[in-house]
Amino acid sequence: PVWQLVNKDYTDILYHHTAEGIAKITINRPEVRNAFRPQTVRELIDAFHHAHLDPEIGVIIFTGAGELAFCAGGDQRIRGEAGYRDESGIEHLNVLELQRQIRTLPKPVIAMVAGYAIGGGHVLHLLCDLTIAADNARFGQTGPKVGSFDAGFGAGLMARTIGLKKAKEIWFLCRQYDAAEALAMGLVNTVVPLTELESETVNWCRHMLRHSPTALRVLKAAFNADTDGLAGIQELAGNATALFYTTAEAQEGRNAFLERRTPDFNRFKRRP
Ligand code: 1HA
Repeated sequence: PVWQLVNKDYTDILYHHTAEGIAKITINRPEVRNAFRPQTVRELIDAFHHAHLDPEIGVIIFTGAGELAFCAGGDQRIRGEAGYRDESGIEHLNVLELQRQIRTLPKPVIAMVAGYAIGGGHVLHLLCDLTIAADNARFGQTGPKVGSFDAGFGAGLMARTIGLKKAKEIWFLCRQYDAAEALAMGLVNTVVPLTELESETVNWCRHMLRHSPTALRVLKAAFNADTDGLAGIQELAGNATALFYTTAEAQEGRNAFLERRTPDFNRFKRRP
């Protein structure tokens, strides 16, 4: 594909897109295995927001620069007493906001993983809808080793994805797992040779781009609905409202209000 670089103001990430409707968001800090700082996360949130709102974009690839890492989690050099320090000294855990954004934005997000997906970087691939791993990929959590934990999606969504026993093993032992082991436990969708990582990921994107965007959108929300309680139902229900707004029945209500008359819903049938 022909990748066009979009926003040149980012320092920590790259945002590309293609004419066919694929966005690619890349953490660009390869010197620290693509570990993130608050600025990185802020830029990622901005880029995902951009891809969310762009009507030309149908699917989003999330990846890390280079072949050594997808992401190595929070940048431990700027970890303070209550989070990760930004340039003004404020300490953040703003990656939690990014996690929710990836989970709820109504387009498929594919993690494209070469090398390490570790710690908070592992949780980010977990949050993506699909993961394509290169054969050099390595997965794992480090929290209990480095004095951290993700007791939110990091624990709960992992248990849902691969089962409780395996999730507890990953968190309690802090081992690393290769791509074949990750595939066997259902942590990734497929494993491909490193040289084919991007072409195969793009193939999966093109496949989804041929499908109904509304169907994909409602299905993504459906997979969150039962776990996310009222917020999950809200997400699913928002789709019902959006679809309802496209109907003559809903528009009769709006039109009657604007025309200062009583709405006439009689012509709309009560379907079984
Ligand atoms: O748990 C959370 C959160 C929980 C709740 C809410 C928010 C959270 C936010 C974040 C996190 C976390 O992410 S905690 C977990 C933090 N990450 C880690 O513990 C992983 C640390 N890194 C490693 O274990 C290894 O570097 C590696 C397995 C990814 C790669 O090993 P490798 O290939 O042997 O390379 P290495 O020499 O270790 O690293 C290359 C360079 O990258 C080193 O710098 P250099 O010596 O060249 O100056 C290394 O220090 C740097 N680097 C790697 N990872 C990080 C890092 N620097 C800062 N932070 C890192 N995470």
